[in-house]
Amino acid sequence: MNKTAFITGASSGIGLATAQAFAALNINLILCGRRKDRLEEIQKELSKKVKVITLNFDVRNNQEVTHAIHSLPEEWKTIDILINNAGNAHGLSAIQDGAIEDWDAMIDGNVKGLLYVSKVVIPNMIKRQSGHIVNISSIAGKETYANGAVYCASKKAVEAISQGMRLDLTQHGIKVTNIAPGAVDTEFSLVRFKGDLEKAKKVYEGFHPLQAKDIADVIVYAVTAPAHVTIADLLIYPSAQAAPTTIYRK
Ligand code: 8X3
Repeated sequence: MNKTAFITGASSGIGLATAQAFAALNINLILCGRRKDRLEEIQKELSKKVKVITLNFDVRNNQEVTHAIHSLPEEWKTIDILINNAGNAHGLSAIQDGAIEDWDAMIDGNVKGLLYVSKVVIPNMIKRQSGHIVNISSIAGKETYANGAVYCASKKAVEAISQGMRLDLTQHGIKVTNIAPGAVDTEFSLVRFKGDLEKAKKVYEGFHPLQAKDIADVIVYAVTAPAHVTIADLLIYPSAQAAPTTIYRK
C-alpha cells in the first residue's frame, strides 16, 4: 500500500502495534510521541520495511503539535491515515476525590490533544478529498463506570468528535472510524495507577485480556476496507468481558 500513516502515542501499546501492523502492509509511518528514545528504537526496527519519520511532541501542547507537524519535510506532508491513539487514564477515584491534575491531563490529552492534531492534519485531507481518521475511544466512551467519571467523559467526547467528524468530513471523501476497546493489556493501567505494578497487573488477572495487536488487527481491517465501505464504530471486548466492570475471571 503506497500510503502514509500518522500515529500518535506510537511508542507503546496500541500505537506501536498499529505501527508494526502498518509496516507489514508497506504503509509509511510518521510516528509521534513523547518518548524520543523509544520512538527512535522503533524507527530503527521498522525502517527495514518502510519509510519512517518520528515527531517528538506532547499532544497537550498545541504549539508543539502545530510546529512539529508543520515542520514535516515536503515528501511527508501527504497524510492518508491519521490514527488518533494518544490518550491515557489518570487515577481511578470517586468524583469527590478526583485530583485536578488528573482531570486536566485526561481532558487535555484525550480530548484537546486529539483536536489539536486533527486540526493540523485535516485541511490537507480536504484539499485532496481523501483520507481516513481513526479515533481510539474506549468502552468508557459508551458506558460510564464508578470512579471513572472524568476518564469516561473524555472518551465520550472522543465518541462525539468521531460522529461530528464523520458528519463534517464524509462530503470531503474522508472516512472516520471510531474504535472502542474494552480491557487491553498495555501500559494503560500502569499509567492509571501511577506506576503501581501490582495494582495494574490485577486488572488483567484471571482472564485473557485483549492484546494491543488485537486492536491493531481491527484497525488494519478498517483501513484496508474497500473504498465504498466505512467501518464507522466498533466496540471490542476480550471474550471474558461483558461490560466495563463485568469480567469473568477464573
Ligand atoms: C480502557 C478500558 O474499561 O479500563 O479504556 O476504561 S476501561
